[in-house]
Amino acid sequence: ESTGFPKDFLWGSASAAYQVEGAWAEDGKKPSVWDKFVRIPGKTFKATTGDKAVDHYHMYKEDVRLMAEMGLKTYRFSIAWSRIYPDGNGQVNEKGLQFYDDLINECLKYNIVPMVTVYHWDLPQALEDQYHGWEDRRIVDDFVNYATTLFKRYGDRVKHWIILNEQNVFTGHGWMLAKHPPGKFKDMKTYYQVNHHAFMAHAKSVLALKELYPDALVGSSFAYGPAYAVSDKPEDQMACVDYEDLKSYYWMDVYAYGRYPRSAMKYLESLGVAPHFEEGDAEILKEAASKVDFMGVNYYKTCSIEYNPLDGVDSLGGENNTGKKGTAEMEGVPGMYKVPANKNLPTTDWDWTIDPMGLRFACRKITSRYDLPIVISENGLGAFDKLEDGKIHDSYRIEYLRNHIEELKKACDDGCRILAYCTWSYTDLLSWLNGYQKRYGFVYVDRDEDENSGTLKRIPKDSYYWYKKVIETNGEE
Ligand code: BGP
Repeated sequence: ESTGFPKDFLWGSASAAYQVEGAWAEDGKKPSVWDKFVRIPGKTFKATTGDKAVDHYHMYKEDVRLMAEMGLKTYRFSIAWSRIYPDGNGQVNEKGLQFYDDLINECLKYNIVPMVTVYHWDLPQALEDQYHGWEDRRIVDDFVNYATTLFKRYGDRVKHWIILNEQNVFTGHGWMLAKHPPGKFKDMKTYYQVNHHAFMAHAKSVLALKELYPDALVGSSFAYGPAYAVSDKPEDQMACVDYEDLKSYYWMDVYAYGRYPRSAMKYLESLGVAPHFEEGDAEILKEAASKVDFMGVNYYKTCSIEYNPLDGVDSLGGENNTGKKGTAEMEGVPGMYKVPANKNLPTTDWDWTIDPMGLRFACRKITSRYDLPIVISENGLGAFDKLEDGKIHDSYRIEYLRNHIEELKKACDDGCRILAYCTWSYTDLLSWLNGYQKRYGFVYVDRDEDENSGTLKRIPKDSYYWYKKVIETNGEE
């Protein structure tokens, strides 16, 4: 019998500071690495600045009011580190703290649960200048200092905390693919060291929070792309195991168990790129893992894995950032795996598979491996939305979300403990590498790539009214 979604289920939607706030140099805020990165000329992808974004910094009251009218139960947003500590450390900026006080209080006024992401990629540029940011071990203390400032200030009103957003993405894009700051390419050794620093920052923040607020709920959010072996050939199945250890469990095991997958570590040692541990690190990771309350999951797509011979595909691959279907490059590690397109699934214009059952699959995998509650902190469809007679008829988005919610319900019936479902995104916002052509929101925002374009007017899309019904019926719509 179907039990469906729990009664107190958190129907939500998400955003991130850099992608919505704008006000990039206001009220004491100093630049983040993204403010600088988007200004470097000659990049191969679209990089509109977040200078103005959708001006959530000034329009948050209107945005939250629309959330309230929709009946939203939780709003997931991130805090911009460089508003709180403009130099990354040292002097705290009261005006920055005040902004998030106001935003949190505005949410609470309408009984919307604030779900706070501590770090969604916008590192203060000052720390990059001081010591190369994540590459230096000093980042751990500065991060924990920043996080603790947030816990102390907001912990009386914020119960749900996501420490890091998609550590795998910001490190992979930053040190392997050169698509995020600091824009390094195939710097594998640094990539794994940076990840170790991020794990330590996560772990120490979890411990700091639990010390202050034992009842808080905490985890980090992982961009999970579950893997299917392309066939029942043992070598394809083995390739899939390799892929999962290196591309999924490498992060999730550390959050949930406090240790790296043994086989991945052996492999990194053989390449001479295994991370350096300081004394006590292993214990801290273990202790923090025992206190994590949920696995945060950003789910967009699955991937197919096939054995890749030694003379096979040698590429980091990558999504297309143009919206031209079928142009993404295939990823492959010679002698290990490659990631061909899945012929059984449709894709978005950016070549992401559309796989609702993959969401149930993800929840089941996590539940059987970790037995942790799950927060779906992102899921959604990026599309070219068209304004027609002042309206957005995004039936494709409704269909996408409806199918995913149906599968999530089955995951609940299967016994997975799902706490929340946050769509990406609430309003339209800046896509890091795709500007405003790739939209995700329930609420359309009138602007395009040009910083001075549009009125920034908010227009609820068809999906906005549909999600309102989903919430009203607790997912039965
Ligand atoms: C996730 C990020 C979000 C958001 C989303 C959509 O990786 O956490 O910040 O950007 O993906 O990605 P994109 O805008 O590239 O389509």
